[in-house]
Amino acid sequence: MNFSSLSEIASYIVSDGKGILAADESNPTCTKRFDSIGVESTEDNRRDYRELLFRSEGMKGNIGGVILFDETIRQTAADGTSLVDVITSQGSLPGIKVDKGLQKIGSTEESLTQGLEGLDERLKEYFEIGAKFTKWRAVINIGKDMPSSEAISANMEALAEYAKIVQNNNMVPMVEPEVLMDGNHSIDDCFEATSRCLDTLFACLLDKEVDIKGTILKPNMVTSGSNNSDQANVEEVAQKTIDCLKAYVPDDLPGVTFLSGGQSDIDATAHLDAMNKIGGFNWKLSFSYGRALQQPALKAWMGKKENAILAQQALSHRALMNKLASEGKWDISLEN
Ligand code: 5MM
Repeated sequence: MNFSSLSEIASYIVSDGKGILAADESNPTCTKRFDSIGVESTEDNRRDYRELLFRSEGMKGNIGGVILFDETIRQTAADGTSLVDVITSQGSLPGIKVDKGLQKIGSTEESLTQGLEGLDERLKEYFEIGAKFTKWRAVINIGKDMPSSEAISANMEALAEYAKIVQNNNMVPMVEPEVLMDGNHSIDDCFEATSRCLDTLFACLLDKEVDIKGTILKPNMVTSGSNNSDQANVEEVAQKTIDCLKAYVPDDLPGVTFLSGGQSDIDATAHLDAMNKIGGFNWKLSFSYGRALQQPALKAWMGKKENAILAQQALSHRALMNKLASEGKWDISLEN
């Protein structure tokens, strides 16, 4: 696939309802996922699992990009093909997580994402390996006195700085300001925190002269906190998320690809579908799910070779369901 601009790459990833498979779990996160199915998190097991995902039939036409972790972008499949080539042969573009994780801000419960040091050099290598886009995740908490303006400013400034360096290296930056679902806050608290983040983020991107047409936004949806007994319904989540995005996201951004953030796989699909049925925005509204795409596949796999096909079918199904949701064409009856 040949692209002549960053905007073409970004637009391709979200074209025709396609979305992103987030498979960039760092090793500790991958270990947590594997622990849940009783599988040891070795380099080979991580490779085998991800190879089976990337070779799934349902990658084609439904998944426009895959976010990888540093270990994975360097790995080869069992037959010697690089995983980057496996992904590309499915019509999907390889991306790479380039942040270096979170560091607490002083003695607070808030964090600042690390990774700007040496970023330019690392990007040059990832570009050579074949990465077409990158990801950086900032994490924002809702709680007593949180999010603080300091945490929002520091994280959004770092996201903009990262995005500029990535574009200078000819790759599309995906900017992920994740307001966590953890807590018993209301959907309105989430609306407010997400609004503050997006407002600051786009001001910082403008300030750094980041090309918005060559950028992808990966936000959270506006939901109730996961411990709140009063959960907003699908229509409310969809409407409030759209209202929040429309207030701060410029029209020329090619794609908004949501994270799932701990939502069930069906909820993540239902919310996306409801937003696309409402419509009235310029950007493609699609997905960049980790857990909501992988969970059924992980459970089907259980670390056993003989379960590979079942696991691939599970991933293919979720990929197709979310592609339909990105076009507002999903229905719960399709899940049976
Ligand atoms: C796949 O997980 C990503 C990496 O997480 P760690 O750095 O904690 O290992 C994560 O950034 C992910 O891309 C997003 O949170 C979206 O995944 P979910 O599961 O929320 O859709």
